[in-house]
Order: sequence, then structure tokens, then C-alpha cells
Amino acid sequence: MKLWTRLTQPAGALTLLSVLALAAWAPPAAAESSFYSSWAAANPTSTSGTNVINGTGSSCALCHFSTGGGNNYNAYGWRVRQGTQAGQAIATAIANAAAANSDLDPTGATNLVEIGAGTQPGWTPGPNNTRYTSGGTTPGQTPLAGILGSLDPSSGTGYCFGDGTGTACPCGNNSPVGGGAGCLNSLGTGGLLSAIGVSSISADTLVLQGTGMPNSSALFFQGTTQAGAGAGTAFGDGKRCAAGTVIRLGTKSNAAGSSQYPVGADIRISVRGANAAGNSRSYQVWYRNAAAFCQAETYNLTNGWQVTWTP
Ligand SMILES: [Ca+2]
Ligand SMILES: [Ca+2]
Repeated sequence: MKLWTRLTQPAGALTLLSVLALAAWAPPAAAESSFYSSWAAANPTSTSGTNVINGTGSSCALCHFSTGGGNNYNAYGWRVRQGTQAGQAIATAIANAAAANSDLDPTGATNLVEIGAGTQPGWTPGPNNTRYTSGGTTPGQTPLAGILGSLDPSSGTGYCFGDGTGTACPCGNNSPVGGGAGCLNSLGTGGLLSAIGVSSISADTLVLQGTGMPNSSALFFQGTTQAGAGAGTAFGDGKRCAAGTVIRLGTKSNAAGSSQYPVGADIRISVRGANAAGNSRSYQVWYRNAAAFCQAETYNLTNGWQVTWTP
């Protein structure tokens, strides 16, 4: 018994020393992880946090301008911090921030809507973010790099997918079901069209975003109806989805398979598309795909995207 005690005492002492050493060094990390673990417990099915972790390697960027946390918050992190500074428990502060649109994203989406959509309650694209510290605020900041997925919820609805539903792709070149893209192109990807922003005539921030295309030219266009009653009609290597009276919005050169409209000084879609409140319009991207693939035609298209214009 004495031997046992003698042998275990140093180990016990070492353990105590280790705990003290950890206590001396650990508080910042422990504080951050308790915030994130509370957040994850409150939002167990959200991909907002995993999009941050998988893209930046750290959960801190959900709320901070740094992967190491600290006194540099985005809009959402600052909102939660205001709650804890007011004496609220972390979980309470997170719950109290749910109804706010912290990042003032152009879709007007609340933090809870963004968390449900897997987007970022604290970030919006471009130099439209504010950096908060206890010493003051700095507007005009771009979001922390590397975060996966969209920063804001999409505006509108996809339809006419090249995934075998609706009208078949011309060569059996279907894209994966659930991917929301058009028919496959020669690169083995389906062109994907979506949009962010607000489709409001008086406050138009709508931006169409195309991905999954070759690095070629891409024509963004608007139609007044859906081709094939929404199922699309065979066209080149893909499907025509937007039809009726067509307006060409603009032609872009894809980089990394992507382009968007409008960019910079481009005319807003509400104006370019001659839209009025109440209009429901179809959008699509028609892109060049010069490689010998599928039909003799050297073009393909994205899925369709449907938008309703509000006042
Ligand atoms: Ca928001
Ligand atoms: Ca956002």
C-alpha cells in the first residue's frame, strides 16, 4: 500500500502540474471553443460552421476576422459579443442574435435564415463588411478568404436541370441529380446558374452567377417564359430553359469556369431587362464549348433560374 502510494504520488503531482500548466496557457482557446460548441449545439444541422472550418481550418472565422479569434469581430460575432458583454450566457446571446440581419446582406436574410441555409450570418461578399473591435469599427472590409459555400442566401429558384428530370439531355449527358446544374459539358461538369442579391426594382442588387463552364464566352440572357413548360427543350449539347421574349443581358469571359452579371459598371438587370414590379422572369447562360462533344453544335447551357421582381 505504501509502495503504491509512493509510486502514484509523483504521477498525481505531475498531473496536477500539467493541469496548472494547461490552465496557464489554455484560456483563449478554451474561450473560443466554448463559443463555437454553444453555437454548434444550437445549430446542429447547419453547414455554416463546417463551411468555415473546412475552408479556413478554424471555427473562429465564423465570428472573427482571424482564424485565431481575438478582438476582431465580424457583424455576427459582434452581435453575439454585445449580448455576452451585457451579461447574457453564451447560448442566450446566440439565441438573441437569431432574428437580426447582422451582416446586412442584400437579401435581407436574418442570421437564423442564413444559418439554416448554410450561408454566413457574419459575412457578405465584396468590400461590404465591417470589422468590429472594442476600440472601434472599420467598414469597407472584404470577407475572410477561404470560406466555402455562398456567403448569402440565393435569390430566386432553379429549374430545368440537366439531371435527367424533365426533358432529357441530348446525348444522355445528364449531370448528377440534386446538383441543380445544366447538362454535362465536355469537361464533365454541368453549367450552374444561381443568383444573389435582391430582385427589387427600386433597390436592385441582383447578381447572376454562373459556374461549372469551360473558360469560354458566356451569354447571360432573360426570357419571359420557361421553355417546355419548365422542363426545357433540347438545344445544342444542353437544354433551352428561358424562352419567350428574350433580352441579352451581357456576354462575359469565364475565368475558372465562372462569370457573373452584372459586374462593375454593368447595367443592373432590372434596367437591362426592362423589368417592372410583378414581373416573373427566367434567366439562363448560353456558353461556348468548342470541344468535339455530344452534338455537332459547339455550345451548351446552364440550368434555368426564375426570379420575381418586387417594387
Ligand atoms: Ca444576413
Ligand atoms: Ca451573409
